[in-house]
Amino acid sequence: MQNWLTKQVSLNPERVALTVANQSWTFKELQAAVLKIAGQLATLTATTNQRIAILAKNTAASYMTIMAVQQLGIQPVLLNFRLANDELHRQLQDAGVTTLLIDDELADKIPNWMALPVDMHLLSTVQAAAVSPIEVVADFSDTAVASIMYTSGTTGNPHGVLQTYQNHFYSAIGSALNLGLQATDRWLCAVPLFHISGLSIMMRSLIYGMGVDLVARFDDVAVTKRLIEQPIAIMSVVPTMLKRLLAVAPITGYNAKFRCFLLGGGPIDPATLTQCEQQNIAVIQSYGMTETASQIVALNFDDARAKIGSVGKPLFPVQIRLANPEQGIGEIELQAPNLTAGYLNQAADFARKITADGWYKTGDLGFIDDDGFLFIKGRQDDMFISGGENIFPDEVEHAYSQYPGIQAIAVVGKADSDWGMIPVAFVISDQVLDTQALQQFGRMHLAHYKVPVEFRSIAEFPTTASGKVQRHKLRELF
Ligand code: S0N
Ligand code: AMP
Ligand code: MG
Ligand code: MG
Repeated sequence: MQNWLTKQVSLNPERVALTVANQSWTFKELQAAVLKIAGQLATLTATTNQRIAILAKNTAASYMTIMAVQQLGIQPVLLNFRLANDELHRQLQDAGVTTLLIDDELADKIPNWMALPVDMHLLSTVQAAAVSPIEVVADFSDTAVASIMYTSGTTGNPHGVLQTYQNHFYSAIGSALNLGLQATDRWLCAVPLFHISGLSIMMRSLIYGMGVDLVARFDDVAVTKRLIEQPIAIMSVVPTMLKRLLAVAPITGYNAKFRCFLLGGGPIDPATLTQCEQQNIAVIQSYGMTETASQIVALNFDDARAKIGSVGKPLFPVQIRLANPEQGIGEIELQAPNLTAGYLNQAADFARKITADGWYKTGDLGFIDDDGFLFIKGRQDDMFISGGENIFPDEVEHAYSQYPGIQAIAVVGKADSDWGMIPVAFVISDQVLDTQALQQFGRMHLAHYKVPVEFRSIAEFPTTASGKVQRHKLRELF
């Protein structure tokens, strides 16, 4: 296909493509701004780079910079700014990037990375650089990598998920065939661009010719004001966002064009969904992952009420099945053109997730009712989600393995009304636990959302016959 930005400018040059606060850019203006940044990047770094890393909030500068990198045919590696330096370091190293672009708002995060041969530039430095002549990619080839995002795994080592243009295209089409599309649609993006929840909105904008209302910081009151005053049709939310928005929702509803919240990224409690229904707030539940370039299963408007609690049916390009169901519940497996091309440098880890007959194993457990609707029934492993961010117990436990005086540690998720789940640690130690010191240590090595909020002393762990800690038995202690 032709470069999507070039194409969109030829189709809809005067349509609003991006709004940030009071400022808007048409597709033509966006292209001009993006190509200027691409030319400035060419002054600061080699355009022969295969990848460039970006550490940023949802600002106009970062939105345009991601696009600029793509226009140069370079793969943007999108970094989660909530991660600790150790974690970011591992991702940069794995991606083999030599250039890192940093949002000015995150300048204080610049750590001592000098051990890595990485050139760092603030986005303001990029935007002040001279503009060099560039060659914009003519085509967005199906197999070309459009973006890379890291996810953790049970072993704790990060996997760079390769999202191709084909992946984004089918993801966007599957979503539009379900949610509908109008020329005037605007989509509010308060979910991070470094997650597929956010980046998929940018890619849909390029494919649909749709306007994006970009919000840098999620603030429930400010976002609500925007949903009332601006002609926004859809907003993507994780459960924590929806709960906060519900608490300040206007009785008179949002603007007349508002269609729904697209909910995803983690489990939601049925009570919140019921409350949304009672308050006449349309919520479309969905299920997806970084590896599938956003939702693969979603409810539609007709069934959303009757099938409350379900995540819906597989979208048009997607097939799912359950592996070896016991009492109807089995691991969700899928086939879809939006399934990632694989993990960067970790082909074997990806291959382990593909069945002999070519289906991707999600690690999620599901149940499919007689009408074909999927219900998520937990995980096969002990991963849990806080505010839309995945937490792998192994990773947290590993970080604490060097902590003096700890014989053993096991981390589990505990239900929390705001975040969904929060991490709690059970610790075997002959010393009195100093929670403050333990948390301080955790915050140096892990994203803050992964640091246990509680450390409980325990004499011994429940284990299987083979000695494996039974985390589910620890969860029963809550
Ligand atoms: C929920 C958010 C907005 C909360 O962040 P907030 O309130 O802005 O926090 P800060 O002001 O930055 O910090 C305040 C304190 O809160 C801590 N904190 C921040 N986030 C978390 C968290 N998640 N859990 C626990 N604590 C958190 C900070 O650390 C700080 O404390 P101190 O000072 O001690 O450090 C924010 O977390 C957020 O934006 N979450 C959303 C992330 C997300 O988008 N996840 C989705 C990932 N999955 C996918 O993308 C696949 C599914 C998908 O594609 C999708 C998902 C949703 C909707 C649509 C789709 C789709 O299919 O299109
Ligand atoms: P990520 O790796 O951040 O892309 O997160 C994807 C994971 O989030 C999925 O594998 C599920 O475990 C979880 N998830 C996404 N949507 C839902 C949902 N609607 N209900 C329950 N879990 C979900
Ligand atoms: Mg994952
Ligand atoms: Mg906040």
